[in-house]
Parts: sequence; structure tokens; C-alpha cells
Amino acid sequence: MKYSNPVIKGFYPDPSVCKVNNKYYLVSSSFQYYPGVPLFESDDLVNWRQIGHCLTRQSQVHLEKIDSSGGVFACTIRYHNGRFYMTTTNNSTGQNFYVWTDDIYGEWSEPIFVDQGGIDPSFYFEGNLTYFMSNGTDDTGRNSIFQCEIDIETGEKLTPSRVIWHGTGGRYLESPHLYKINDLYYLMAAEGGTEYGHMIVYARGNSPYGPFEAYPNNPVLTNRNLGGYEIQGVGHGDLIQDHDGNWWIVHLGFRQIGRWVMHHHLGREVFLMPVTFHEDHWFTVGDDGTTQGEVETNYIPNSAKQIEQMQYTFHNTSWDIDWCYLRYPDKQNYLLGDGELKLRGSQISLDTADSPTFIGLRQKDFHAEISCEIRVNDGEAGITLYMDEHHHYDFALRRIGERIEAVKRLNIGDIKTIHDQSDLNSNVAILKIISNHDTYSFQVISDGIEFDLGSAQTRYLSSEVAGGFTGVVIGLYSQDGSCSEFNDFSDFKCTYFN
Ligand code: 6LW
Repeated sequence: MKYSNPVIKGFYPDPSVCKVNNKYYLVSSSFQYYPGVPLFESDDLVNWRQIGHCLTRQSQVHLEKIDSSGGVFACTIRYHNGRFYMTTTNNSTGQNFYVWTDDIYGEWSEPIFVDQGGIDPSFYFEGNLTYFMSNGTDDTGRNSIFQCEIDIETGEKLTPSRVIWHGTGGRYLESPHLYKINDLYYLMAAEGGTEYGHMIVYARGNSPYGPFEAYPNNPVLTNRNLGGYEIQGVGHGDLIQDHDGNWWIVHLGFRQIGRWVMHHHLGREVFLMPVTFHEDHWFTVGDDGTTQGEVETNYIPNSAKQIEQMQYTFHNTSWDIDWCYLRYPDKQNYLLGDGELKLRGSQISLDTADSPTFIGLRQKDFHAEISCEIRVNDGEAGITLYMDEHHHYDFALRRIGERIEAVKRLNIGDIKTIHDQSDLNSNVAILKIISNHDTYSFQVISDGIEFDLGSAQTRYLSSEVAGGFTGVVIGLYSQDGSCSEFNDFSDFKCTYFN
């Protein structure tokens, strides 16, 4: 079969995966967005559908006023003795914790904290023992992977945390995962940082404590030498064995805007590559240790089909599953209807690291048409292409006394400008954004008349400009005004074109 990468598009970084009863489950990090930790299900590893989130209650994770790209960092999902476990770090509080559930479609437990520092926690279960890994630096300041044994009921440490590997010398040794495959223990990790130098390395040993011997040809996966190739920054992965015994790696990467334009704004996405174990018991990834956009593999039968959802509307999405908020929303300002949405602004603006009235969908591809009919009754109501509080393009209707106007406001760091505006005769308009690799164009249709509000470059919303670990989210929002009346949003459509 031939399939295309990414297998999950849009900002879903740091994937971790497990298999239970012929289904695969995948989680990703979510930072300041709520609910936390999107959860996906698949029958075949190439088609994924989101089924929920692991962190759906305020009591599970503190997100209030946290910095953008703080909060929920990389996660690991594992299944053990009939129970799913998901562990992650709240990087804003510096705590590692896990939650569990016996029903993958249901709620997850309250958090259980583990007193081991670092990020990217991971479990390895063997018999009654639970090994807990995360990254950190040792007494001499060297990058290290730490491990302890824990009591899985309480999170209590049963052994001190000790260093089990120092990696291969790349910066930011992270995302440790331990596996037992054919009687050998494989410790896989990422190095190089989650930018253009990212890579996956591994080592193996005869015991879960090590010592570990590094694979002689590390890194086993990287695109760092593929200058000008669309897919960059591949790393941070998890191994998984499929129903037929084949091995795969699910990992993150990003798509840069253009061949020589080293910017990416869609965030880090989920990629899949076949893995081969050789006679010497070392493994390799793909044909040459790189991740490709089109992958030909006999691991999946030719009859399998990769199907992509090309349109997202209020009718074919679920408020709880597909949409997300910035930190904890004040639910009183949201009326989530059947095919319609009403939002009431608060005193909190999109420019603060807080929870403005905002509900969004991740932008999943470059080519898209995004439109929504909006009736403004109070203040400002619109669509924001949101990277963080300092980097977002807002496209909105505003009521100022009796005047109604359409505005396009570009927020790029300290440069905030209302770039174009146009008075309207009505408080109802369709706002339409055409997105491609390098620009967003903005159009308003009101009273049968179409206005062009110009365009803006995508690159100023990229990670290279904004920093951080997230990607663009298409947010519907309200702000300003008296904060007493709701604004109406209907007929939302986000259509992607390949
Ligand atoms: C994550 C770390 C990383 O915890 O970025 O790419 C951090 N890898 O492993 C935030 O996603």
C-alpha cells in the first residue's frame, strides 16, 4: 500500500501509541489548550479518528494563566492489566503525573504524581514491576535518562531515580521509551531539539536498568540532512507492533512552508514510518533513516485506503472532541448549540495569556477555505488565526455605537496593526479566509457585496517567529464590548484542498 504522511495533520505533537485488541490508541501534547491530551483511535495506523481527551476536568491539570507552550508536555500511553495509563508533565508546575482509565471512551482518573523531575515521562511494565523514565541532567550537568520503579497504585517511588543512559551527545536528550523485544531491552529517545536538527537515537541492553549499548549508526531517524525537503524536524517517536507482527514508528515532524522557506506554522504533526529488525537485532527506519511524504509498504495490504476528512463544520464536528479552548474557559460565555454557536466576550482579550472567549480547531493543512456567518451584537466577534497571544491574525466584525465595521488586525510580536477596515450596512456578514502555503487572504460578504480586506503572510505565525511548541488554531472568538450580549456564529466551514 502507498500512504501519505502526516497521518494526523495539524498541531498534535509528541505522539505516543499503544495497541489493545486490534485497535491502536494515540495521545499527543496540548500545552495551554483544554481539554488536555487529545486521544485518537485507529484500526490500521494510517487512519485515525479522535475519540476524546485524557484531561477533561480542571481537577486533573492546572492550566490557569499558564504561559503559552507551558502546561501539558509530551505524554506516553500504555496498557497494562486491563487498564490504560497516560503519563505527562505539567511543565508550568514542573510535575510529572499520570491518569488511568478502564474505559478508553470514558473519563480518566484524578492525577497521581511521581516525584521524579524532568520531562517526557514514560512507563515500562514487566510482571508486577513498573519502571518510570523521564529526562534530566545528572550531577555533572550531563543530559541523562532517569529511571525508578514505582508503585502503580500510588505513584510512590520504590527505588531512587538513577541515570540509565546519557544518549549519544546531541542536545536535549528527551522522550525516553523502553521496550522488550525478543529478550532485549531497547531504550529509544530523541536528541537535537525539536527543530531542524531533531533525531531519534536508541540503545539496547540485557536488563531494563541497562547498561545500554548505543546503536552504531545513530541517529536511526532524522531529516536534518534533507535541506529543502518539505518534511523537517522528525523525532520524538514511539515504536508499535501491528496486528501482523510488523514494527512501526509513530513520531512527530513538521512541514515547512516552501522548499527553501524555513518556517512552519501548522505545528508538529504525526508521521508514521515502517521499521525493520535485522538479523543482528538492530532496527532501522524506512529505506534510509528518513521520513518521507509518500511511503510504499507491504506491511499494509493494497486493499487498505487512507481516507481524509476534507471539511469540518458545526454539524460534523463534536464540541467536546474536535474543538478546544485556551486554558479553562468561563463556560457561561459559550452557548454550544446544534449547528450554531453563540459567544459572549469577557474582559479578557486575545492578547493575554489567559482564557479569552475562544473556541478553536487546529489548522490541518496549508490549502483551506475557512468561512463563517457572524452576527455582531456586542463588541467584536470574529475568526482568529491564533499561534499565541502575541502572534495572531484577527478577522472580525465590530460594533462601535451604531457603526458596524469589518476589520483585519495583525498581531506580530510588538507590532499590532489594524491593517484594513471597512464600514458595513449590516451587523451580519460572512467572513471568509483563503489559506495557502504562504498567505492568508481575507474577504467579507455583507448585504450581497464582497469586500477584500487584503492578505497576510503565514510565516509570521510560524514557530520560527513566535517560538514555542504549538501550531495555528482557527479560533472563533468574542471580545470587547459590554460583555453582556452574545454574538452569533453559524454556517462555519473549513474546507481543505490537496
Ligand atoms: C516535549 C519534548 C519535545 O516534551 O518538545 O520534541 C517538548 N520534543 O519531548 C514539547 O513538545
